[in-house]
Amino acid sequence: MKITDAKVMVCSPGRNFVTLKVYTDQGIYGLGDATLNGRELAVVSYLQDHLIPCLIGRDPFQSEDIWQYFYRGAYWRRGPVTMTAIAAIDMALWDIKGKALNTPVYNLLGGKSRDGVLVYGHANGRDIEETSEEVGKYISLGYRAVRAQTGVPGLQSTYGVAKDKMFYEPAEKGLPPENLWSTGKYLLHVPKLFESLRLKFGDEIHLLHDVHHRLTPIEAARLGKSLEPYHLFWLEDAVTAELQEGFRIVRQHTTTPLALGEVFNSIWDAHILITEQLIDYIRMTIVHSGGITHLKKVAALAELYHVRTGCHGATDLSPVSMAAALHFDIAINNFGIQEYMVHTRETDAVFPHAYSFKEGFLYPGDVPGFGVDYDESLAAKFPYQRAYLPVNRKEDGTMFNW
Ligand code: EZ4
Ligand code: CO
Repeated sequence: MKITDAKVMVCSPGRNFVTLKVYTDQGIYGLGDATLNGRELAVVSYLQDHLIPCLIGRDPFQSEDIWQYFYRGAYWRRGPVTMTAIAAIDMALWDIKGKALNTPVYNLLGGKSRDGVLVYGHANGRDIEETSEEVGKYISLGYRAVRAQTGVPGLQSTYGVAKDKMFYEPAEKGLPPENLWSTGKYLLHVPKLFESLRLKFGDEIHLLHDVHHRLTPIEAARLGKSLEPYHLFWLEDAVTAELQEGFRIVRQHTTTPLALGEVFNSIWDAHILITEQLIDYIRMTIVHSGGITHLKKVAALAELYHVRTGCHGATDLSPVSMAAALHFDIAINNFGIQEYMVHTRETDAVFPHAYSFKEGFLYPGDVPGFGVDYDESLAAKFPYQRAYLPVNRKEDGTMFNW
């Protein structure tokens, strides 16, 4: 089998998505997600101008060699743009292999290790009462795990608190919006949220929280310690992890499980965190971390160190990524949980897919490949619109992490 062509398509059914379609001489095509929120066109160019010319004529079954060709062969390795572009190609190749062999991709990754994939949804509100209502809604929809975020008194906007609750989407058209941040106010407020959620909903429901890279290690240690009575499933992205060693400080102070890595793009962002057992869940995901080929190696390393997976799954990852993640999640032994934010109706229409939600679990379906398609004529009705994630400043105006 030979790759005859590949094209990159951009659409915006409510938000921007970049999709790669790889064609073969046997009429089979594969799809890959190449969406990098707020930096979409950089990946489009990387694919079109630099990778696709080297892809034509290759055998799509040689996904390992093709991965190494683009990773080692670039000389300039790693980085989110590079690794997202490589991931899109890698996904498309696994999709082609599944279709050519007439089997779901999970069967090429070891087969099913479980029946369904445990997912968590996003509950958010302007205050504790509103967040609590939202958590209740997710529980009544059948979710067994819920991430809870709440507005902080005295701060106009807080990460994770959306205008449209079910379809949370932080990227906005126009130039980046600016948010304000106060670590002091946040640290005082969050434990009150989880105290109230445990009182209302009891001990069984899994609760998660995302700090979104806003604390120093010692502040994260304080937060983790103060949340211990509420036994979170995880505390996510407590500190930016560019300095992986910083997590030694967090780890020695708290038993709250730690999750990290939705912005990581290669194992070299996480090797210390994993091998020193500084985290419990690795959040790297297929689309931003070099595809199935790289992520299965990351998961295999993590397995040796008692680290489980918790793939990023926000709405800026297209249904192609979600499907790829589900095939991966259901196959590996050290799966932990999968993030799941529902896409809008328009997005689901552009990307018809075989996966489905039932009682707190996602099921990949048993269609050959990943079981996702792309409706090109519908997608053409939603042209690309430049959009940015917000930026964040401290109350005195200092630029901070969003
Ligand atoms: O802010 O995917 O855990 N989920 C998250 C997401 C990220 C967005 C950024 O593009 O932190 O909501
Ligand atoms: Co996150």
